[in-house]
Amino acid sequence: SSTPLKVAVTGAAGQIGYSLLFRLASGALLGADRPIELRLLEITPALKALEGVVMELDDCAFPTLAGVEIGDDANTVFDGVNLALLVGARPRTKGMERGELLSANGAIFTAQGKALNEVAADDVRIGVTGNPANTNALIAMTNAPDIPRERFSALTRLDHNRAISQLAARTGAPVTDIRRMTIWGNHSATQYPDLFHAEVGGRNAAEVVGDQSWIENDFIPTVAKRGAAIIEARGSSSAASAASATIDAAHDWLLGSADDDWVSMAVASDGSYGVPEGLISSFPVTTKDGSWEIVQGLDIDEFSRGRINASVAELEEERAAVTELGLI
Ligand code: NAX
Repeated sequence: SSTPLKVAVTGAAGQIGYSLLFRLASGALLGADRPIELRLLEITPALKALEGVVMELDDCAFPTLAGVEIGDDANTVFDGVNLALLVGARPRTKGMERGELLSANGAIFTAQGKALNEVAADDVRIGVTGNPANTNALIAMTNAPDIPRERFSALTRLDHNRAISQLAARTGAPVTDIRRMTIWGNHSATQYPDLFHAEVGGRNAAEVVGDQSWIENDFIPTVAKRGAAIIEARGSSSAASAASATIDAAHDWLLGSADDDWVSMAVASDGSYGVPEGLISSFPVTTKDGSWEIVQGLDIDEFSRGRINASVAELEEERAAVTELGLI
């Protein structure tokens, strides 16, 4: 169809935005044949910087970019959007308590959830990148009662891609040979990247690696702490890779995951794999035509069970904290 897809991006003047907008506008999401219209939300003090970014978008003369609107009012910017990428969030600043972080972000995601509920298109899909992503998605979802809850997801695709890349480096296989990677749980240091169901060239990844100690002491912590390693090396947090993963996740959600493969998405649990109902937790999912389904029937051994439970326990604590704060 040549009707432009209306894509909202929040935090559009931020680091991730600076990479994300240009890739969206150049056709990375839906290809060169489907125009998109960008709806960019920022806080008032960042609007001037955002105007500069829009000047640069103009200067690219992207054939697929049908229009750009910016603003600081969610009800205006989200009007009629088909896809909302919620990237903007309140970062944790020095000395900030966890409760303060949760309430600062709670204010953002309650308001944005309500605005989406009011004005987004009926087919809207909402991907949350801003941290704490899972719990921010839970807050937005709970504050948008008229939007089906399967339309909300939080980003664990960056972790998924990091895990693929680490496994490829270890085994010498190209990334295209790696399938069925899974990130379970929270987008945080407790996340569990699972090699026991992943495959390298059709063979079980854990068997190909053949080294439980590498999995436990190298692979899992490298993937889970990659964000911190990037900050340490680059002096700022992952941005281009986070933008790339945000696009991968939205692309696969809208257009479908590959046959014989799955992707990781944090979605509202239906109780699968013992994850309490309603928690936004990362699972292996297949996607098709804008829907997702949790992959069923995987055997979870004791090691994986322990890791999944630990990450899910953290999500339950976050849910209890935002419930206590009256955000959900
Ligand atoms: P920046 O601080 O560069 O940009 C965030 C932008 O959001 C700022 O321009 C700010 O003005 C804007 N903003 C704040 N409140 C807003 C509101 N109420 N409405 C609209 N815009 C608002 O951060 P950046 O590096 O771009 O990261 C954005 C978020 O992504 C952070 O929360 C970050 O922690 C998170 N990340 C999530 C990742 C993931 O895999 N899920 C990985 C990368 C990244 O760390």
